[in-house]
Amino acid sequence: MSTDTYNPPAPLSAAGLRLAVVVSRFNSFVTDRLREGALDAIAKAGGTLAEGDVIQIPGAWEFPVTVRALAHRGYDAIICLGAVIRGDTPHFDYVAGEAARGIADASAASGVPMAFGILTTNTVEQATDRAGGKHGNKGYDAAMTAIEMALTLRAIRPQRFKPRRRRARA
Ligand code: INI
Repeated sequence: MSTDTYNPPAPLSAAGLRLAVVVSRFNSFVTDRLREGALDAIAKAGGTLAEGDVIQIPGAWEFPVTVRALAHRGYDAIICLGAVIRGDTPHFDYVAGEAARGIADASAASGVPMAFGILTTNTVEQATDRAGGKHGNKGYDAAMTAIEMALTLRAIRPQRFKPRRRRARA
């Protein structure tokens, strides 16, 4: 069953997190709304963005190379926002599939959480419904997910690298 929207376990604080927002311009009538949703979520969670943290790219195909370049720039999480809408040709499948795979690979390889706020829809209406319409704003949800994952990984990582205590020699 889909609950249709992001449901935080507790109020999240983005204070002190470094977040990047990558937005594709293709179908900008949708992606502009997703960006507004993401910026709203970051502000509501007490986060701030510096100049250069919001990056515009041409289309969803360009996500993998962009997030790989960003992965080693010290960001705690990266939020990917785009809209791939099915047309009459198989183009949709290549663009949506490679964007998803490329982002997943980059995230797993780098250890940097990358939220998948890329709509992949059959119709324009399905996209607008999810960009501030009746199914909420998936840009907002993606930003909150990224914040939650940045905090989760921060909490895990120090424990993983704790040096083992040496036994005293007899
Ligand atoms: N890019 C998108 O972000 N959404 C689409 O729906 C889309 N369609 O349908 O073609 C799209 N194509 C452009 C693609 O992402 C690249 O920018 C282009 O192929 C140049 O590399």
